Amino acid sequence: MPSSASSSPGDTAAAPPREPDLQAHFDRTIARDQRVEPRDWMPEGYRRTLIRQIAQHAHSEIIGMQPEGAWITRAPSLRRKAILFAKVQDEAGHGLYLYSAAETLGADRDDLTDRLIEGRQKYSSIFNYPTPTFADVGVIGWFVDGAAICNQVPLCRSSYGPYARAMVRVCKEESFHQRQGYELLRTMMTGTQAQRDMVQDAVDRWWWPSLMMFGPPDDDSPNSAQSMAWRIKRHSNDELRQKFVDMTVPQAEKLGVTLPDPELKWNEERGHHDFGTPDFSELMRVIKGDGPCNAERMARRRTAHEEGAWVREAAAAHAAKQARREEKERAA
Ligand code: FAQ
Repeated sequence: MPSSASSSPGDTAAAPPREPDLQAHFDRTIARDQRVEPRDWMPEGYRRTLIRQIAQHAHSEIIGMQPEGAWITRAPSLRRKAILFAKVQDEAGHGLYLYSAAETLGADRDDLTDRLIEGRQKYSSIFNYPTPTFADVGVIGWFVDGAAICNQVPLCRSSYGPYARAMVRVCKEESFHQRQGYELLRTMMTGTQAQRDMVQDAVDRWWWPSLMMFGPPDDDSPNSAQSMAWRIKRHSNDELRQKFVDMTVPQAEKLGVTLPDPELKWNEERGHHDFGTPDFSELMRVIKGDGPCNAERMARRRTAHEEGAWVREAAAAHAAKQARREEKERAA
């Protein structure tokens, strides 16, 4: 594991370090594949990019609780209900680690939440699609968590320490989530014809939106080049999309479902699958708020925030009371 850039020129120099020296130290840290830590100097652009990506990621985890959460009360058995409950709770935990990582960069969690609620920050497009059947729960686990793993395993080596470390635990849990989705679908595929049809229908609806999750194609990705130079991102959007397709095709064969892409085929020369182009104009529409469930997801998030106000107030009052008590004990 790369070691941290533990000392910055600012730690030892008697005179305040000059910006070119700080920049040179930061550049060396990145070039040596070491970690940047919260107290290290970093360029403002690096800080802003991280806050943007980590906040969007955190918002995605929190909004991402909704599509599957809708099935907790309707899961077909106690076992499925317990599994789904645990999974949705894990997503809340991921959101919390990520908001904490953003806070180490100076972001304020309340402000980030306001930005989401006011539509000034994004969350993943994938969570704006509906979940009309229980097979959707399985396909989200298989595709969406599968895509999240492809995207997030490289983020465990991201240059920013707190983000990279948060990703280690998140990826372990996503891996479990993906398996539970696949196991659910395998069970359904050994059931009735109606269940098999339900799985195929969910696969047909989620395949293209899952490919869109990786973002616009590399040529239209304004942030990729700089994020990769800073080693925040380790692979481009298209590279990760390809990895996901290559990983998923054999799983689909084993499961006995058809991926809805007539252009999908193995390319011996490239050593990868060729596949069709997702409708990126749909991705842009969904990102801008015009997806099937954007309004519903945001309305639910706003309501949850308003209804949770008393919990935040009670927690703050409790913390203040405890601080006063500790202060009194110290003074005694
Ligand atoms: N949806 O220049 P790029 C999960 C935006 S968590 C919405 O390529 P970048 C767990 C992008 O922000 C899923 N917006 O941007 C789970 C940028 O806008 P901005 C979330 C998108 O940052 C599973 C603009 O388009 N994962 O699934 C999307 O270099 C199951 C231009 O794009 C993460 O957030 C999109 N799909 O690359 C939970 C992973 N794609 O900010 C519940 C971390 C792009 O300039 C159930 N993030 N945009 O206004 C990343 O790896 C990157 O941020 C990308 C985008 C790859 C998402």
